[in-house]
Amino acid sequence: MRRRRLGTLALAALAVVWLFAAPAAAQSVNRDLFEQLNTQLLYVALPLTVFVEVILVYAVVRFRGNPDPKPTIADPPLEITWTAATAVILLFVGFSAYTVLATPYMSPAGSAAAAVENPETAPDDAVVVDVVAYQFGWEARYPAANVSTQGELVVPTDREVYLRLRSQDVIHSLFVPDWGIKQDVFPGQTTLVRTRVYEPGSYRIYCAELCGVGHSRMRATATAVPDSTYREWLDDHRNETGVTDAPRPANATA
Ligand SMILES: [Cu+2]
Repeated sequence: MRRRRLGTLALAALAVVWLFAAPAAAQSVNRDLFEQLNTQLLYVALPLTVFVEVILVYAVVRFRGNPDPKPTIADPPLEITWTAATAVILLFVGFSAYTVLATPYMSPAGSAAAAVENPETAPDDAVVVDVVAYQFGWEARYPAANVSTQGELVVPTDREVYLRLRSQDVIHSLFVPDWGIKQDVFPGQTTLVRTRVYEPGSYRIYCAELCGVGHSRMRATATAVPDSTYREWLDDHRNETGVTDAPRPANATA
């Protein structure tokens, strides 16, 4: 019994250490925003959880085997306190989430979309890639060099990247977990993803919207390479379609 309790304690301690361990540097600005929000909310949720659990255990132990329990009576000050405290916590959670949601990386529609459509107003360092989803795969088109790739998305690091997503048939969803990106892709409509990737590497792309019998095969690779490598690669393939030799990042993991 004692050993089991020690085991549980050790597990709980491990979980806490794991939660608070410094996360590895985020791979993209979107991922960074998510992780910051998670950490922020964790600092509120964890003390609250401990507080509630301690009271629960105390009540169970302290009032166990009571043959004559007293009914709970009204306590207005206490009720006002916990209602107000809950409201403050919920406001904090809502405000934190909204500040992330309102960033141009999480909500890139509106002015950003218009800017990307118009070459004269597009940000100077912006990279625009058209991503076309279909049953069952992904095609990326790089309008700047009239190049296209199949099952492979190539972007430069440390530049603003805009992905204009379209679908040829049904609803799909572009999911790049390491970049903190998950965006639905619709037929007859363009949705915009905006990001900035920090870390060169190979990342997995999945379709996150059940789209037919080949849905599980709808995977692709997102490759991030330094800007110079990206430009060279584009120049080497000018006006080619279905390019398969995407540049390999030095520290490729996938
Ligand atoms: Cu799909």
